[in-house]
Amino acid sequence: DVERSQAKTDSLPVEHLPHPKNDPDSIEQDVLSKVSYTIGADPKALTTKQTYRGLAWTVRERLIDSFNKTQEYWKSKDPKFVYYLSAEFLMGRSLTNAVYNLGLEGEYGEAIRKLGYSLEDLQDQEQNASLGNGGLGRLAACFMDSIATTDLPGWGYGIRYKYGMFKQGLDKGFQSMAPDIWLSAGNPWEVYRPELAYRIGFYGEVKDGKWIPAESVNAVAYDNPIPGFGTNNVTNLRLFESQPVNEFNLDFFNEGNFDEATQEKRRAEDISAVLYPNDATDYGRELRLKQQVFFVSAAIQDVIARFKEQHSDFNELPNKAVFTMNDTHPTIAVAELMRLLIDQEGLDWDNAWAITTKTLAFTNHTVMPEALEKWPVKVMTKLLPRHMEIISKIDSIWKGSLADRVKAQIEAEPKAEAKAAASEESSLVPEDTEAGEDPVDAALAKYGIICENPWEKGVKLVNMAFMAVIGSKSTNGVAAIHSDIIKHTIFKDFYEIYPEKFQNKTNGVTPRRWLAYCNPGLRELITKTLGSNEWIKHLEKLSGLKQHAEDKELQAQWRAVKQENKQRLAKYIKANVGVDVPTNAMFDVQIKRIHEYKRQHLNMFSIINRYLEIKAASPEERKKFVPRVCVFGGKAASAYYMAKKMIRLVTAVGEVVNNDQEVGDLLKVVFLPDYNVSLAEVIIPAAELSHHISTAGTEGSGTSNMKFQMNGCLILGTMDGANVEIAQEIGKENMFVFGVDAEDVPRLREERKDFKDYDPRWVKVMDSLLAGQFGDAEYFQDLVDNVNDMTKSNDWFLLANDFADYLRAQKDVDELYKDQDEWTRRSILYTASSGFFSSDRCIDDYAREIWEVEPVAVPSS
Ligand code: GPK
Repeated sequence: DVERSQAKTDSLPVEHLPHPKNDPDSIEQDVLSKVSYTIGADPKALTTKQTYRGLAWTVRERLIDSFNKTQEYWKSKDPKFVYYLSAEFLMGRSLTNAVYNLGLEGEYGEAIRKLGYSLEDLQDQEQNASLGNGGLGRLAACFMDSIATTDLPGWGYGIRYKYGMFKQGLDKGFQSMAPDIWLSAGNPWEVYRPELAYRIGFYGEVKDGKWIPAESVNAVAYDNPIPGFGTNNVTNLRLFESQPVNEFNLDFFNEGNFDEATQEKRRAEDISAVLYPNDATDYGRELRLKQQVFFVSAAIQDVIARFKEQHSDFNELPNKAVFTMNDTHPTIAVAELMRLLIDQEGLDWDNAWAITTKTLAFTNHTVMPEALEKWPVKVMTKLLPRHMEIISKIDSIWKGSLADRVKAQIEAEPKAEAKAAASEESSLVPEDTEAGEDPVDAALAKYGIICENPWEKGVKLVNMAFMAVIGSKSTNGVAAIHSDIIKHTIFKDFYEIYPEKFQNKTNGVTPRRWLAYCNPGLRELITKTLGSNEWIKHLEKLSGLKQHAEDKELQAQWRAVKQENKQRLAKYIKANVGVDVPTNAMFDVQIKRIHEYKRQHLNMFSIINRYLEIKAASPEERKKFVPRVCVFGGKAASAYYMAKKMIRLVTAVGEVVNNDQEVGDLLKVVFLPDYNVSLAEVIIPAAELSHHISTAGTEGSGTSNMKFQMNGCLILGTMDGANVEIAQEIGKENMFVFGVDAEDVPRLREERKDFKDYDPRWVKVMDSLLAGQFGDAEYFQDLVDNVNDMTKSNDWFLLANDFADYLRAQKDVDELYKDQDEWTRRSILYTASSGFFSSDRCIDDYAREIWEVEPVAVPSS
């Protein structure tokens, strides 16, 4: 479909096209010109929104200028590229980030001042690009920033959802949801490429080895230029929109059958319409699978088309391209690349398989079973019949080799019974194999790509994660403890057979957005203290702050910055939820998706306990309490019943506590609705204590923990995810650590039924909820039962178990806060020890150890 005819430009002065000029006067001129000719507004009577839009178009032009140069330069060098396949990119806003990364902060600042605004005023006009749910999507966005900054030839590929993550509101304290119409004012940060369209097929049948789809759509590209910091490189996030092959059927229209006339268009547009707002939960919808194959197929077709412009031998593909599959969502790539190589390019199976398994890499982000996608064979066969054939063949080859290995292992230990062999650490036979069950069958049932649904007899499923492990060159987890756990649990047999495939890549976050830009006060103070701003690109240089951590002068300035940030947040809270919060109180924050495993309710139970203790105290005793402002934010998946109750728990307790005269400023509890990237940019710099309290072994990594650490916010956490490595960097004694270790969790879960060790404070908290002290006792009944009544549930996430130790850690927090010098020393130490958690480090690890991609920096012209 790609248009290839060419205009006659040979005799035209294309080399001498004027590039945008970056002095403040030229920028100002440009803004006025864009406002007039692109926005169509009157420059003599401009609204703030129009000014933002005009300004954004001038930034866009500068981005595209460098973008064109980068892509041209890369094409001439033909390096190996990494392609980041992700169903989610949680980009947030672009304006400030682009201006700062382009190094034009001063020039733009001056130009905007003349118009009577600051960059920050105008930035508030921008809608967030919320094309992601949470950590996984934001990680992809941080990676794009680091890929650009470290000069790696790398693009992102995803879906241009028309509607992003839903807008969350509060309706009488309950979560309400509305569509996120983020494109309503246009989007200056993308370049539409109608000439780049790929055909994507669905349904139909396979005849003589050839797939004839019954339905097709066009995947049309939008390029989103991604500027690096301190480099000329501007890379690309290419997002696809689904468009109909035929706009509408004129015959139906003329018959007056309007629904039928536009049916194809609606079906096509549905594919890229809405981001599924479920985080780490089951989807099970055909449309979701359509979305996945839609963007993955478009991306691979696009890469193959570019590859073929410069190469003819497909054995070269692994030297020119590597695709990273961001969790299971893009893993249909295994079958799709095989299909394209065999059916379209004419390679044989073995050759195609060798190329595929050298060109794909897989990252796992969680062990939560709900998130490891399994598609019913029935759905897959109907929607993607050719892919299903390929998957069946991959599965049968894999099962054959697994069976051989299990048999060989049993023969090598002839005396060992299957059952005894199963208890060996290194056995391929699953531990839960029943007596009398054939060990080969047990292994195949557990680790086959195609397997039976354990909840529905006779229903077969395709395990996408297993296919990804088999079909790619490497599998990695996202923090040391998580990468270790997956080797011994969900991917055990794969690890036994292919140990060399398994790696760890501890997550990181971009220090540009998450420190330098969202916390200008701290940025200036760090730069002044270190004598240079090199740390923004080389975050390990923050360690230079360590030697100043005890400097009283620095400590005072450090606190002053925090105080300013707290005031900014207090204002936001007042404006958005109407609560006055004291800025001399400790700002205590938990912001993340609402999940039982993340245990926001554990935090709430401790807050209720604090409230009950304040109430029970005498006026004299009350003076000893450290005042706290507890801030929550996060969205609940619409079908996640318990998560929605957890939100209501926060608001219900807030309503009581915030209006209790006896408590006054000692405790405030607020839930800030519509948590997103820009709200995080306001909350994180203001936080003094943050909660990362998942049950050990459940959080893949966590990434907000790193953002809080960078901003000098102390951490109260469990030994889970990246908390473990953060504790190593800052020294465990400097973190508030509590709770059971991951290795004890399985045993404790087994023992739950007999749990009797309820802390008396826990009992009081449960009683207060059930007695209706915070309203509607009935509504909270099952939330309480879930953690408290072993006849009804089993407290799977071990809240009752960790509660006493959690309160102990909370006491340590209060004690330390009374010593502001020591608290500030630690705060400085946190920032100073955060260098490892830069996404630049993380990307560099991926580039060297998985992708084998090297930087190609565009020279200054
Ligand atoms: C993991 F599986 C998933 C998912 O569907 N969504 C998501 O945000 C998160 N994640 C993990 O829960 C975090 O621990 C991790 O830091 C993040 O992915 C990035 O790796």
